[in-house]
Amino acid sequence: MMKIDINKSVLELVEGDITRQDTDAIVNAANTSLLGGGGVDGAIHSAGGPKILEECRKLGGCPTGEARITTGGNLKARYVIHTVGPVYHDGKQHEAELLANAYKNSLILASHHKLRSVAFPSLSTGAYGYPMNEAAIIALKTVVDYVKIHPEIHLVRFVLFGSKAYQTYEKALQELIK
Ligand code: AR6
Repeated sequence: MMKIDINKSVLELVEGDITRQDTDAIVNAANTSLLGGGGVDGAIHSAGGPKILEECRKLGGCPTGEARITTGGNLKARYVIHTVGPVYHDGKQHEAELLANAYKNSLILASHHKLRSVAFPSLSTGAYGYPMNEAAIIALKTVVDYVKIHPEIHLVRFVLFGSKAYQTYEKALQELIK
């Protein structure tokens, strides 16, 4: 576990399962249909129950880099913020900008809904193939920049799946703050 203060907020890195977090919202690594899938998306819908999918159906999809919100169904988290990271091709298809947008738009939505704590998975680094190290730098920088000027977000937690992912984020955060 790594924990740092950024102005009035806290940024945490933990190894674990996004579906088990007790933050106000957890973020889903969704696709543009918002109708479910594998990985984080599959785990959230299976742990949260059918109510989340029912709400997602009414949203009519979500473009890459944007975010939408539903309630949390049976999850501990009261809300799920569904965002769509980019599919990684060669790094020259605006992937970095789209990935940063996915984090930023998720946080903007959290602020608008007066949510104080948000847990993120490592967006785009599974089925979407984004190299973990590059993704970690973008994810952390985007979140740090946001909370610096948005103290209404008290806690952002990155929930990394497995020790390799955790270590990659830890190294990236140590670089970013030094
Ligand atoms: N908790 C935290 N992290 C997890 C969990 C979990 N329970 N399960 C996997 N990860 P992915 P993407 C990690 O594929 O790359 C879906 O089908 C995983 O190791 O979930 O954004 C959607 O419907 C990886 O590092 O999301 C989309 O079609 C990271 O979470 C597509 O996959 C993200 O992996 C989105 O792909």
